[in-house]
Amino acid sequence: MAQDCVFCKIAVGELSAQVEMENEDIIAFRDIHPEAPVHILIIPKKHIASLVDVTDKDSGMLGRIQLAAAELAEKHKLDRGFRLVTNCGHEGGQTVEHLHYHLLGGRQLTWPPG
Ligand code: DGP
Repeated sequence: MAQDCVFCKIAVGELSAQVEMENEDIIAFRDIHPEAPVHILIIPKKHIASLVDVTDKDSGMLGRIQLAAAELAEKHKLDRGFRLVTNCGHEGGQTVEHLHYHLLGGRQLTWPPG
């Protein structure tokens, strides 16, 4: 756990969040500033700053994030479509330095992003 990391605090239950699902190595919870009717963050429980910091050892966890996204999309009936995205680094728009994937759905999403 990284000191002063809000997502690490959510992962260990020190900070409350609206949890959607959880297993041994990942947790998913509602984004505090939703940009769509369904806006869920899926994160590894262990502290990884961003996608550029993953290693081969993380491949199982990364796969489980994809599977969780598909399960959550089904749970929230996002049958018309959804988006799974990770912002990486300053120019990628990352504001919280703990790897996270945004699952967005429930409205028409535009492309390209701003
Ligand atoms: P990003 O810009 O990709 O780093 O997205 C970070 C997201 O994290 C942003 O949409 C807001 C969300 N967020 C930040 N702090 C908290 C928090 O304490 N609780 C929850 N649930 N979400 C948070």
